[in-house]
Amino acid sequence: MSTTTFRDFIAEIDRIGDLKLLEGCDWDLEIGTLTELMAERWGPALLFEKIKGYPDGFRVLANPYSTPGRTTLGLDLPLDTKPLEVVNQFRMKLKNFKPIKPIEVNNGPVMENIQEGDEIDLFTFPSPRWHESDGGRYLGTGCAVITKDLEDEWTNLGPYRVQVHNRDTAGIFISHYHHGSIMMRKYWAKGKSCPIAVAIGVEPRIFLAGCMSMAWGTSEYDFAGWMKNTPVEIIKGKYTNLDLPAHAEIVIEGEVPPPEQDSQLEGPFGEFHGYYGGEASLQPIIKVRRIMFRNDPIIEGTPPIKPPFGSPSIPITNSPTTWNKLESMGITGIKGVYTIKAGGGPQITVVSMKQLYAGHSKQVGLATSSALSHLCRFIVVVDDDIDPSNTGEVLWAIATRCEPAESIDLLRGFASTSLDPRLSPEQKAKGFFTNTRAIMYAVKPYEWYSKFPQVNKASEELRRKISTKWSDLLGQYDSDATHS
Ligand SMILES: Cc1cc2nc3c(=O)[nH]c(=O)nc-3n(C[C@H](O)[C@H](O)[C@H](O)COP(=O)(O)O)c2cc1C
Ligand SMILES: [Mn+2]
Repeated sequence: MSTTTFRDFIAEIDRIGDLKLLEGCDWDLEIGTLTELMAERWGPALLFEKIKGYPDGFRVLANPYSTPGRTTLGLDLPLDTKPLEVVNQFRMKLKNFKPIKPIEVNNGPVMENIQEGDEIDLFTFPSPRWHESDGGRYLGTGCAVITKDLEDEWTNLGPYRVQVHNRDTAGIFISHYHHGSIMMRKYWAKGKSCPIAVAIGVEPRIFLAGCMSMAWGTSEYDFAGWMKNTPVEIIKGKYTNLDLPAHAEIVIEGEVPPPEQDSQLEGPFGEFHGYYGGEASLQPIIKVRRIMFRNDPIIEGTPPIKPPFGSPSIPITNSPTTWNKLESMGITGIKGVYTIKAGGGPQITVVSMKQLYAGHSKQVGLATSSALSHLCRFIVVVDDDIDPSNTGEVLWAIATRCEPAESIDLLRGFASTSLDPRLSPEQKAKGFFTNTRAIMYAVKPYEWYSKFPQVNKASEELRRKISTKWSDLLGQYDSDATHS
């Protein structure tokens, strides 16, 4: 079934038996710790109700995308779709992308409650303090931050974290290579404040489109429209003229002044990679002009949790673009691309390929590196008998086909971030954030490919024959199933 609001999505999660209601929890660490403990068990999404110190109805829904199944549900794909097939289907959607622009409506559920002027109070919502050393409460984790480019007039969406500073001021942290940051800096260069909106609790297609690394100039709204072949309904922001999702749970409108005029200490925050990336630092602030929210609003909580847990599925949002970029370069033989969620970002990207000529795997390794703009540390090239989404198989390929002295290239000087846990204190002090990459060719050497030892696995024919005979014991035969 197709979902159109965050609430529809929650109902769908409930329908598949994957939702748990919890009452009486504290926004201060209790919600955050339960969210972490449940994610580590690949457990249900958690709907926190009757939160301590808050009116009934002001809720938090944590971990909506923390299992592959729920992410698949958010993409409207059959629940049993295999991980690489999910990536493949999504990349085809991306490849055939025809923008479907949002349509303006005059009203929407998000306008049920409006705060302006002195009424504005970000503490209206039970924003959790997620981790013990977090510098404050974060309303924005599962959010879409909306900005418009000053020159080209296109709208960007991206989840960037939003901290509650006081009643009408929030902090925002955006890494410098992200579109939201590039857009804001254009306003600041002209001494202007950047209009901004933060939508919290949006339907899956808006959130997941926001999580994608779409090309500069491509509005994630247009892709969200394309994902369901229906335009996203938006209302025009009264203070920002930005496009705001009409069905969001909460929308904040405001502006970000140039940081040299105003900024505040933000963080620290338990990051996507499983560490605290640094101390609290001066970051831009949002001066809030209006808050809109639905009756009984639900904060969407997707806080970072030490990998491989947490949300949402980095493989789904990163692998499709990389796969398509390789294909558009005209490289043949690519069987699949999968970003393993080991570091919470694209630190380890695996490409499976059929080697067709000497040097082919080298071309694929270097092309993959070119396709990845930031935060990558390892690219692993594997043969086409390896499913790149199967970590056990990938490690087996590294263990048995990669000879370190011959099969690893080191490349230097790629974009990293101030949050990178492996940058030395000296590098961080310089404010110059780059890292190296290793390309690991975990493939059978092409020069003696046919002499590479045979894999000691039963043939497809024998597996099928024995499995069919023993189906009571083994269940229905699945030629793709791997049990490593
Ligand atoms: C749940 C979630 C939270 C995120 N939080 C941040 C953040 O606080 N700051 C940031 O710079 N990127 C954050 N990211 C990463 C970017 O939002 C993501 O890479 C996105 O594709 C960037 O979009 P853009 O290319 O339009 O800038 C987060 C991603 C997710 C999925
Ligand atoms: Mn973008």
